[in-house]
Amino acid sequence: MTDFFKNIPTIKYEGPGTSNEFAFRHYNPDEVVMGKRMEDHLRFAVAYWHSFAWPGGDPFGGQTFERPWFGDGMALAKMKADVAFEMFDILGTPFYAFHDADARPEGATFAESLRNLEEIVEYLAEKQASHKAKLLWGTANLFSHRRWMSGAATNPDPEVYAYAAATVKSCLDATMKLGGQNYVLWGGREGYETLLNTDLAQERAHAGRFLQSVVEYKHKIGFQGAILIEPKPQEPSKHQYDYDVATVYGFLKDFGLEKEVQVNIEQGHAILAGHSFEHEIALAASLGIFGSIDMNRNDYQSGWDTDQFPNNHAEKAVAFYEIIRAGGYTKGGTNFDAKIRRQSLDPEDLILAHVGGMDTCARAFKAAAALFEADALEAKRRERYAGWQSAEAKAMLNQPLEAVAASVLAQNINPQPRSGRQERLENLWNDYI
Ligand code: XLS
Ligand code: NI
Ligand code: NI
Repeated sequence: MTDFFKNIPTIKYEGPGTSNEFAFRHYNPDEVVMGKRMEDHLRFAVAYWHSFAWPGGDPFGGQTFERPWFGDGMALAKMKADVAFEMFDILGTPFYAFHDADARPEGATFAESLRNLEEIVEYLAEKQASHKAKLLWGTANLFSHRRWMSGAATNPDPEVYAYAAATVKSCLDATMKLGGQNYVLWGGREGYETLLNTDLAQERAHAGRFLQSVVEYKHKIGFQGAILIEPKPQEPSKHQYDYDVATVYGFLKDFGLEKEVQVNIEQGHAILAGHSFEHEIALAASLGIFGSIDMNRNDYQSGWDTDQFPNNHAEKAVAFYEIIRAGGYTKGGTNFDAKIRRQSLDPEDLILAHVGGMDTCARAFKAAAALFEADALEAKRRERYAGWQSAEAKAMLNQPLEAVAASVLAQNINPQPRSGRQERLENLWNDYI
């Protein structure tokens, strides 16, 4: 045991009436909702990077956190893992997620970085064996080190492409070794700042080939997890190639990967792309590529990826409703890709941020599940599209344009507009949140 979280108790469910800060008010892992334990529905994951590797910097100032594991070397990396698993135990989260660079020290050469990664993966495997938390997903950090400043797979320098391939291979191996259920590729710096120095077509082609080779390797080693792309429209690049779910789907189709790769949708990224979170989830589900989510919000005034913990259950309920409609997660989960604010120095802040996030999600999920089970919204939606149930309407979809046009004249079709009932449906939602 380290003494970082000393005196902080294991968090238990006490219900909405409790005055205990260190308790869940809404997240009761064993409560059965829609025939399944909440823990198995929500599949919470802690993000290693924001909680244990981020020093608290912003564009105007550097490190604010002084963690005993900050610094170089394997001993500190192992202390970080010890503290991380202590936090997973306190929270009872079933999963975590990590990048190579969060967990291992960077070496002077690729070979040294690889050895460090392999050593820490051994250590994480031991931790997993004696603790509850398992790996939701692994990923490679292809954006922090200066070698990646002009991109990874889309870098104009073929040596960087090669280094990216070696890095992703090592991270996929690590994820497989740790029994990870998914492998995530977030575009990082796969984008560009200015067309003046960029061959967009070539970069996009390289990104496509890179992803194909990742999928080929996944099959070669028999990795059973899902490969997920995490769309984001900008930041750090001005233009990211994986802008949003629709863009990613077009990209996957282009490279024949739409049956191989799914998406990890982040709330804040959806907002940056000018969408709602629920739109991105619903679209991905309708395209058959919904995988997992990163549950961290932006500040609506900043227009930037501020990665804050969710604290508005009404907003998240609409997103969980779409996840429920999509049939829930299979391999995916609810990953808090969220960080505490840089003034939140105390170990307690780290714990309570997650407690609040988990409670917010649980409350949102329960509201969404109740509305879904009542069939109230679904019934209204079915009613709205009921006209398409007739054999005649269905047959029309197979007719050529001129035949459909002829039927309008022959039957004197004269459609009468009907209310979309938006406010009534919003009021219905209000009954559940
Ligand atoms: C950054 C992304 C990143 C991915 C993992 O905006 O959200 O944290 O989730 O590389
Ligand atoms: Ni993000
Ligand atoms: Ni993310």
